[in-house]
Parts: sequence; C-alpha cells; structure tokens
Amino acid sequence: MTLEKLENFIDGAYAAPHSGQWLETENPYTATAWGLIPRSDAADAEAAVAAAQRAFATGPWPALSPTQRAAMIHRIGDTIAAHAEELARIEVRDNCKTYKEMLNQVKRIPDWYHFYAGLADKLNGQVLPTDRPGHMNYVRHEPLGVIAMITPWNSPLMLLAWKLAPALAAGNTAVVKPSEFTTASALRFAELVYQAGLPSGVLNVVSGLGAEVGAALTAHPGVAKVAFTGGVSGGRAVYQAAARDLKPVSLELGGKSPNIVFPDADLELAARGVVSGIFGSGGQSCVAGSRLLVASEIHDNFLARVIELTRKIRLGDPMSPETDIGPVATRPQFDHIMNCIGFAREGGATVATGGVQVADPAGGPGLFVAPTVLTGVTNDMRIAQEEVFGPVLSVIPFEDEADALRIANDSDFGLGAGLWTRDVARVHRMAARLQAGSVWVNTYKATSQISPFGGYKMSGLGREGGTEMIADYTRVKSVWINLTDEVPYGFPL
Ligand code: TXE
Repeated sequence: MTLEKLENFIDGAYAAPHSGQWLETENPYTATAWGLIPRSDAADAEAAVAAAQRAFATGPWPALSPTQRAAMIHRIGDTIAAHAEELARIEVRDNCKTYKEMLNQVKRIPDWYHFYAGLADKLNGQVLPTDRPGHMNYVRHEPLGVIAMITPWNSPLMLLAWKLAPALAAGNTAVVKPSEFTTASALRFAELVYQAGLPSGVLNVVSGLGAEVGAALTAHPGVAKVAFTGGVSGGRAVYQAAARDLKPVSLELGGKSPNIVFPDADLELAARGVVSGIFGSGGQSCVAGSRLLVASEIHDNFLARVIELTRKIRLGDPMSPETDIGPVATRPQFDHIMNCIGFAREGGATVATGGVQVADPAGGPGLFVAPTVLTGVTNDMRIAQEEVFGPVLSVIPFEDEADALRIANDSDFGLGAGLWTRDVARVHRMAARLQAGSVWVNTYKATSQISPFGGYKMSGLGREGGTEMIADYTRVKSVWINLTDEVPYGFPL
C-alpha cells in the first residue's frame, strides 16, 4: 500500500522536512501505517519560527485592526464547523477515540474561536490617575510574539484551540508541534484556515518527535512563550528549556482525579458519572476520574453497580456508533496501561473486573484493554498515585468527609475532582478545600471556553479558557508622558 506523505506547513505552504526523513503514522484500530509524517528537526523549527516572526512584525496580520482580527478568528471557527466531519474522521484515524466523541468535540471547537474572537477588540488599556505631578500614565496590552504550541494525541484540535484562539485574539502568531501520533489533523486544519484567509506565517505546523523538533522549538530564542499539553516529563523538559530565555510557559499535564461519592448522593446518577468519568475516551483523558473514593457504608453496593455498568461498555471499531471505547491509541500507551495493572496487582490490589487485554469483537488487530476496576486500593499505592491514562479505576473507601478530603488531596496532581452528594453545605465546604483546578458537583468533565481550566500542583501551570487568561498571551507596558516643561532632577524612583 502506498503511504500518504504529509508535509510541514510553513509560511502558508507545504514544505518537506529539511532532514528528508519521515516517520510512519498508523491507524491504531487496523494497526496499519496509513501515512508518513515529516521527522522535522531544528532547521524546520528555525524556518517556522522565522516565518511566524515575519508575520508578527510585518505584512497584513499586525496591520489588521482588532475588529478585523476578530472577524478572521471568527472565520476560523466557521471553517472548522464547515469541515467538522472531515476533521473528526482524521482525528479518529490517528487516535481511535470514537467518531461520535470526536465529532461532538470538533463541533464544539468553533465556540472557542468565536469566544476569543469576541475578546480581540476588548483588550483595553487603561489611563491611570497618577500621583506624579505633571505626568500622564497609560497601560498597553501588547501581544508577546511567536507562541510555540505543543499538543498531545488525545484531543489534538481541541487542545490546540484552547491555545491558538486566545493567542491569535491577542495578536500573536504561532508554531504548532502536534503529537507525532496525531499530526494529520493540525496540518489539514492549517491548510483550511489559510484557504479561509489567514495571512501566511500566522499559523505554522511542524511535525516530528518531542525530543527533536519539539525541544528545538521550545529552546528557540525567537519563541516568546510555550503553551504545552502532555505528560509530566515532557512538561518538565519544556519548563527547563524555556527557563534559559526566561520564556513564560503554560503547562497542562494530566492528573489522578478523584470522584468522591457520599451515601446521600443519587447513587444511580453517581454510578453513571463515575463510570463515564473514567471510561469515557477509554480513560485517555487528562481529567479521567481515575480514583473512586466511596463512603465505606455504601462501598459494596455502589461497587456492584459500578462493575455492572463497566461490564456493559462496548469495545470495538471507533467509527461504529455502537462502540463506546476504541482501542488504546498507541503501543507505548498500551504497554504502560498493562504495566500499571501489573504493579497494582503486585501492590495488593484486586481486579474486580477487566485487568486483561481483550480482542476486538470484529477480529481486528487493535490493542484493547478491558475496562478495569481495582479494589483493595489504598491511596499510598503506586496505582493510586500515578497517572495510567487508560481504562483503569482504583476504588478507595473513606470513613467521613475529613477522610475523603485528606485522601483526595493526598496526590501530586490536582486537575479535577468530582463530588456526588445532595448536601449543599458539604458541597461548598469541600469545593473550597479540594486541591483541584476544576470541581464538578453531581456532574463530571464539564468544560467550556467561558470557564478557566487547569491544574494545581503537578497538573500544571496557568489556565486555559475564560476571559482573564487572554492576558497570559500579552505583556503589559506602562507609558509615562511628562506634560510640563520641567524635568525632575536625577529622576528619583
Ligand atoms: O505525552 P508527551 P505522551 C500523559 C499520560 C501519558 C503520558 C505520556 O499520562 O501516558 O502523558 O503521553 C511533545 N520538548 N498525557 O507520550 O510525551 C510530544 O511530541 C518538547 C497527559 O503522548 O508529553 C507531544 O507533541 N516537546 C495528557 C506532546 O509533547 C515534547 C495528554 C505530548 O507528548 C517533549 C497526553 C520535549 N522534551 C498524555 N517531549 C493531557 N494532559 O491531556 C514530548 N514533547
């Protein structure tokens, strides 16, 4: 079979990698390579950053009024909406999350572009009432320059939108390094938005490995900020590399999020929330509710309900509307999940259901892990502390509210937390004390462009979403003007 050959997208045109090298990219469901993606290196990062710098400083992009820029960003949202099915299919071919999930996700991406387009002409400066006699002072919010955006494989275009929409709205330009497992959607997206009128060089895409072109991009002195979503080790490497030039970074790094179930909850609703909170996307979600904290007094009954629902989950072809979970997205990820189940067992956990590789019902070669529920877990076990990023739920009993809070917060991570209770006073007490960037009460995984999202502790730095975070894509300048004919001697501070 001839493999489709993709190219980088730099300065408004496709470009082969300088190295002349390519990497195979495959469909995890059929376990066959369908294409070749550029194995880019520092020379490609250089070309992309140079194009983004030119587009930032000269040409049509900086000449657009904020209102014109807003209209352009709005068009990007419309373009995605018009191509949602095509883009969702490209995503599914690479990461094998279900088509129904990815289509739903891609259809929501325009909201991000439309929301931030609305902010493009509202980055107001301020005239300050200064206490310096005879002086006027005002504050400007200026774009940073070239933003490097490094994205993972689980929700490629959505996680790009979380970065690109506010960055463009603030007037920046971008170089995107998508995951080596899911490169195709970003390249097609770039082509589509250029067709929609985005000036050349404003959005560039370079593909390849994190340790190669990703690292080169992060370390590039022409990059003003790095916005990263991925694992902790990649995030740490990015943070270290960015430190050399004191570049600001935003990091979204995953979690070990608890779903906490109290006896007074609607237990049927809670069971459905817990099961979809972990097994949705096959657990390949940064906010996967991978720890179930359940009150001891309801432990056995609630667990039975969770197991019953878990066993009903349908694995199979991600394109089929009947399928709930597709195969694991990558071979390293599959190995990692099986390894985690292994060390959980060795650590004393019991497999209540799942725990094994299963075959595709249609007989295909994709790598499937049976949705797994582990009991007998204590929070100090490795399985309760490390991110699996797969369909594995650890069940941990608690005695009372204080105990639940202690266990929930006893984690290096702090991305999300679910709370299932009808006690409104408890809701507010716990919401204030949970160390998590998002707290969901009687629901889970609700996110929106209007609300900030991000982590405490090792789950990351900075926030994505909401009006305030657009400031993270700007720098602030204070301008002083002497309105008199006198100059203070010595300019004392
Ligand atoms: O992430 P990586 P991977 C977690 C999850 C998973 C683990 C590893 O636990 O098991 O991370 O997943 C680029 N300089 N999450 O391997 O490696 C890389 O090329 C610059 C959480 O996919 O962090 C890719 O584009 N770039 C998560 C991106 O970083 C580097 C989503 C993410 O890859 C780099 C995915 C470097 N030194 C995995 N090293 C979430 N938060 O949603 C890697 N990259």
